[in-house]
Amino acid sequence: MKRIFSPSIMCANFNNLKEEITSLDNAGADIFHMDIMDGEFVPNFALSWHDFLVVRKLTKKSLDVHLMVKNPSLYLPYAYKYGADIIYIHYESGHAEKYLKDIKNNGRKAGLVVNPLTDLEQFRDLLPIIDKLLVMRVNPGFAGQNAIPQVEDKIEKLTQIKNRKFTIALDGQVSPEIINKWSAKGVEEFILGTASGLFGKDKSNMNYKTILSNLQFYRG
Ligand code: S6P
Ligand code: MG
Repeated sequence: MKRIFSPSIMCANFNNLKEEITSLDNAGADIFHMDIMDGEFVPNFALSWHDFLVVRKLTKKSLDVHLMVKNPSLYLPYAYKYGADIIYIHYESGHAEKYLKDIKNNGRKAGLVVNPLTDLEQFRDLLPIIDKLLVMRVNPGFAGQNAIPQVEDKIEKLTQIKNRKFTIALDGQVSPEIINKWSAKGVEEFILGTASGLFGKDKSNMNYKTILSNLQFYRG
């Protein structure tokens, strides 16, 4: 099964954003992952709507928005207006069912995100109405963190769900080994930040095409 790769744009080099997006697009990136934070739900800020619009104009590929915010209703109108294809809201923001239905009614793919320690039984009822489930392997807010080990059990249970209609995506310390392990068990999509080697100071001199191709075929 082809692995779906979504580069996390908050990890890109903003000194040369145009070149970054064009190279990733040409290298075969599938979806551009756009992290939006409010400084309250998580103690950080990442991309702005301005950044979103810049990226939106540079590629025809899908853009997702990962809303790490206390009040998604303040952000959803902009995600619709500016052309987000996939919108993720956090289970932990509350009122998830209402927001997921609103996203669907606005013609976008509805994504639910769950924090590492949120148990499957808390959100199982929402699975029939979502298009995508984004499983955080780290607490949201920062790149370059270590994964929380308890999350592996939850991913295992999710991959065992029969006749699953939603895509599973992983975010946070998604290394080549993690991609290999979970792709073999049916996880479809991977958010690529620093741990994948796509971005960051450990990045090799390889170009994006080579890195994405190596990650696609990595079996180590
Ligand atoms: C941060 C955000 C993520 C990060 C990504 C970074 O919470 O939601 O999308 O950008 O996790 O990846 P890495 O490999 O540095 O952990
Ligand atoms: Mg994210």
